[in-house]
Amino acid sequence: MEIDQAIAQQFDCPRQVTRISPLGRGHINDTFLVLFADGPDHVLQRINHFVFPRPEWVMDNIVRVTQHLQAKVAHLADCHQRSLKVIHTRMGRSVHLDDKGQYWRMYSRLHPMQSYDQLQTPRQAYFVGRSFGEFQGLLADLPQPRLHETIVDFHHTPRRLARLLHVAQADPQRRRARAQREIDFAQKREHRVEMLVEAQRRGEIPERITHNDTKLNNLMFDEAGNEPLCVLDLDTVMPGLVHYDFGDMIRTGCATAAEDEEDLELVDFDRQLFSGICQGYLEAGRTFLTPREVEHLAFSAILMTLEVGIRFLTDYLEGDLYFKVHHPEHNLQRARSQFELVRKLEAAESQLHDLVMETWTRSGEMETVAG
Ligand code: GN1
Ligand code: MG
Repeated sequence: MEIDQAIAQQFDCPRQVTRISPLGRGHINDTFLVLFADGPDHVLQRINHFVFPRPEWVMDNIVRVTQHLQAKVAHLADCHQRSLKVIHTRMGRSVHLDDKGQYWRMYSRLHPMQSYDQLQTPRQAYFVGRSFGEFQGLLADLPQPRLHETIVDFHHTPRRLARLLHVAQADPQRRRARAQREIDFAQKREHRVEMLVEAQRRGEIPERITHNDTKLNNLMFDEAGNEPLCVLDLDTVMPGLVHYDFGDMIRTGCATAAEDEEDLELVDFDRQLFSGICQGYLEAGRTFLTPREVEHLAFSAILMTLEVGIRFLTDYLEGDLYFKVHHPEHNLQRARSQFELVRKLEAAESQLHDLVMETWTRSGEMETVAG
């Protein structure tokens, strides 16, 4: 895709663009690295306006969240590496609407770092859990007003399932026959999809500010790849449940195969990585998590994996309107791989639950000793 340099020049950044090249592996927005002759590199993104119907809401949230985070880490020597920084337009806006109706934003570029699609060591897993836990902790005191819901019902799993069944019924692309087994797989789990939203409705678990897209590659590690420094992709930071973040962290951080792995025999999760994420997350969450929240964490890994599988499958049936795909069966392949991971997680559910509860108890005992 050719990008007009004039877009970059709308923003309050150096003026002489030397190169614009594609960057990143996200499924939603288009990201570009912009190099300048007269200053540091920047990152330009086209916000997917179909996915985010109110880009200005997305940016309102992100400006508030990044400013809050920057203030919290200002005392650290590497504070500029620890949070995204929004570059406003020369008119002082956080988003630029071009004459084709496309929405753009700019960030200053972080120093070289790296991200992963799969983790290698339990130590890394520990840091992943801790980073997203700290992220939730840092945003716990974000001043009012409530953040915008940039995508309504984003993690309302019962509504995601209802939509899948509705689309399957209508079958607009005549793809249903290819996906019947997967549709049945999701439908069989109808009784479980309400667990979290119901617990929230009963007041057992609280609304918090959560990231809502804690896919492993949304976390940037230092150059050596040991410790994470910065959380990216803040488009869906909004009111949510901590489970949405924990579940997606497990889904992507413990997986032994790619999200779209074709060979289902390779799809599983790694228990040591699970344990690492769990330890890091509960350690960071000690200051704010309630026991009731902790009780649902193991289940949330199953639910979030099921939910994204349902979303891939729905998109397949609708003709790939939402997620970027590389071939016509890609979304179906993703759904299959995610449902296989659901099977593996379900088979281990009670052990995973015990592991979470033991880790929680242990982190409490350690705190008592230390305190
Ligand atoms: C999308 O933007 P990216 O690639 O980090 C999606 C997530 C899914 C993920 C699956 C706004 O995340 O919800 O879990 O793909 N983001 C949005 O890979 O829908
Ligand atoms: Mg995203």
